[in-house]
Amino acid sequence: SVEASIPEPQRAAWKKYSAKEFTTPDEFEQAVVKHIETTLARSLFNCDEAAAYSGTALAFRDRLVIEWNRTQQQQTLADQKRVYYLSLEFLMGRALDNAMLNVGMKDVARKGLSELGFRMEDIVSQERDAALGNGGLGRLAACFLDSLATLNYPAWGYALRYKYGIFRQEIIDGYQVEVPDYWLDFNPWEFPRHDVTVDVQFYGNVRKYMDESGKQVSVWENGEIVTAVAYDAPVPGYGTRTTNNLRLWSSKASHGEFDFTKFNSGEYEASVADQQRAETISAVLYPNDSLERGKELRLKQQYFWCAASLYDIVRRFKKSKKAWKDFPNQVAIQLNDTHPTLAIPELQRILIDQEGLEWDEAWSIVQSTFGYTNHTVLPEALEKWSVPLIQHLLPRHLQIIYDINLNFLQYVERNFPKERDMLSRVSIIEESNPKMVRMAYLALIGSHKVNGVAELHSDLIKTTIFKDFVKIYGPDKFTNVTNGITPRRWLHQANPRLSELIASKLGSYDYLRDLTLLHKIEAYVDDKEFRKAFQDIKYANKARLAAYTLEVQGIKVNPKALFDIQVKRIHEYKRQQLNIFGVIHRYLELKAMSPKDRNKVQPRVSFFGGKAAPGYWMAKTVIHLINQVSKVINADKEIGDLLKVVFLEDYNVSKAEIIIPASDISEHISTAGTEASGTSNMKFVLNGGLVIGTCDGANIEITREVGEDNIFLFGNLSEDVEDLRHQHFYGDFKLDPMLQKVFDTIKSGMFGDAGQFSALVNSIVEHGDYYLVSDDFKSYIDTQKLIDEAYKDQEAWLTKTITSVSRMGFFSSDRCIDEYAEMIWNVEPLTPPKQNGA
Ligand code: T68
Repeated sequence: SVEASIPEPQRAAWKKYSAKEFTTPDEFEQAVVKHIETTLARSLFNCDEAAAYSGTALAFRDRLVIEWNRTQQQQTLADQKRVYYLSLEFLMGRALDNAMLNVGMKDVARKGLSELGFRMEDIVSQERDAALGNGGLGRLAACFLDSLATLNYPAWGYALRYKYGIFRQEIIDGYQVEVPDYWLDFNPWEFPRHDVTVDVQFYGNVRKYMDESGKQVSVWENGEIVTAVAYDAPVPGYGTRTTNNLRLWSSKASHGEFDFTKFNSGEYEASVADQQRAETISAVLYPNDSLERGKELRLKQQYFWCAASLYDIVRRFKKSKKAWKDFPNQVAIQLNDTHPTLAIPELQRILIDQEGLEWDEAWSIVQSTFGYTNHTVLPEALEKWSVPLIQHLLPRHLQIIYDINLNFLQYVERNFPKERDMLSRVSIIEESNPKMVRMAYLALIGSHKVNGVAELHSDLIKTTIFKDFVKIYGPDKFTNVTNGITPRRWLHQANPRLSELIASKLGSYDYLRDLTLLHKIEAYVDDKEFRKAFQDIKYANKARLAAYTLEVQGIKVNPKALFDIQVKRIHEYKRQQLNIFGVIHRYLELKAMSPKDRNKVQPRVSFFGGKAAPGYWMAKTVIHLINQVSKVINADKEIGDLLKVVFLEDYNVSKAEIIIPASDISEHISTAGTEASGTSNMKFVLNGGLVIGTCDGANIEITREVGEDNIFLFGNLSEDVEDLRHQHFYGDFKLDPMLQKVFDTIKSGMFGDAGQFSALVNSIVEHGDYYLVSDDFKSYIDTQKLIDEAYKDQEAWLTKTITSVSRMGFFSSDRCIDEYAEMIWNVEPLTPPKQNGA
């Protein structure tokens, strides 16, 4: 082995001095103080909370690094099949709290910190979020990394090291204002690997020639080179020594800081400009979710990241000296949506142009390697890139895409000779002007499995966007993996008291590694003491959110009120407008009541949170309306605590950890058939909140698990949506009369200049109500009434919430990862050795 080649005395010295992990509060304190004094060059006298955070993070980082190195060595030696999760987004949130809990050292750290004069909560909240994502898709990738490590799968994540994550949202005069999120000021969790670089080419031309054997060879040359530099971050599993790697690529000019030829010839400015242009590639996360805008820089990002990652993966594979046909036995690459689709023509290019494989052999390797996860059926979200743009930026890839398409269409023609009109429907190239490359089709054709993210969604893709492909490839190419969430962050970390209560009944924290064990707490649903403890925890979580709301938004809310929460990206299909119209309706009803009737009303706080894409005007209008309504209602003395409306600024992962455990009801009210899965719905129920929702996405499976009595479903079904939309245009569209009153109130100017909201109102009244707000309004209001009634019976409500929590075992992301591993990746876990130093 490698070790045997090193002389014994050297080995002994290394062993003796090799880094040790702290295990006691004393050792932890020693590590923290050492880092504060030496790494940070500060002292007892100028150690503020930020410095204490840094010291703590560095102490934990040391711990992680030891296991990280060990894991990577073990995985290299074992040389089993690895998973590579390609996602342009990883919404990781904070790392310290997660690291402390996953390595089981939070109590040790708490004790140590308090001896040094600090409170754990204050230290943890010093960290800024790693917000390299937009929403559900990015957070799913982060949950998957946690599960992959926890389940000991050899797996790497690949993404970009954006200098700016998702923007910070400020609300000024009720409007969203975007502020850049420069998050790299101090990031102890990343390790620059200046020795791990990849040169990535753009533009240029393709030269073809015949080699000696008469084989046609293509060379892509004369392009512009940008260098990718690797930055690695450790991903610790929970209760295991496995610590996987997340590799983020940063772009820089290929010639280092300056192009010295330019520099010396007096072109100083040009040299710096080159450098900045290269750095622009990994500068910013695109803030559009569910909308494609076809920007050249975005395509550059995608290729830069795919090319660097594939080069890295191929380099690792080649070290093992295996034959190319073994590539799919060593490598599984999962495409998180179509963003990494260029990895498909890129691998084909490497295999045929650089490694000299024949087309068919190469293509079969490509198809066996990739799996593709679809996250949307919304047409405006499906990626398309213009042919001229790809031609310009990636000339060789365009040729390969055309060849892939030609082979595919010939196959279709042979097998479906009578269906000639199918050819243009399934072609990767859309014959528009300009022509467009349909990335979802390329991803599907280049993969061996395609999956949706919840049952309804996986059914829908087979009957809508991929219908023809089911016919062509058969149904087995398509599968479902219903999304899940990591119970470590979304229960143990976000709701430590509930986690502890559950552990006290189950006898251990084992359920955090096997969430199906939760079913055992259903036995305590009638246990007085347990019920009381469960209820107290919910109240404390609500009080915590109330305190936060007062501190940050300056709004006082009563924790005894029903907390109704909708937090997610603002989008018409998610229908925050339905929610706020419902709030206005409630307000009008309250105003019309006698004081006596008002006394019987269930007090409620409606919380909203979420970012709008900067260019999405309708979504920004919805935010503005919510804030205007909030201003008016919260100031109404007559209404007082009966109704409060709060818009929580800058919703992100760390805020979600405070918000989610505090809900009584959360809203997942998308137009049926539009929300692929949703994942916060799972987080809310796991934390003892109930759901009001449509029959959409994972709401359907949540209903199946928790039971129909424990969820508030409403609204039209997805199979009726198309007809309803048709009727809006060709039948006569009748606005719901209650909604009409809401619109009249908005038009009256009660919430400020009505002109500001006319586009929003008109999208419903005049432009066909595409999202069925009016159709679902009555059903929504009626269901909210049922909720008010149900909440009055606190005992029955408590029974519902406890029962629901106990039935959420299915929604662990561990279950997802095992399903992917079995159905799509065909990979096995690699169990770490038991003792230290092995
Ligand atoms: C979400 N998609 C789905 N997209 O909307 C949600 N898109 O139903 C699902 O639960 C979740 O994925 C996980 O499967 C997104 O979050 C994006 O953020 C996005 C970003 C860029 C481009 C397109």
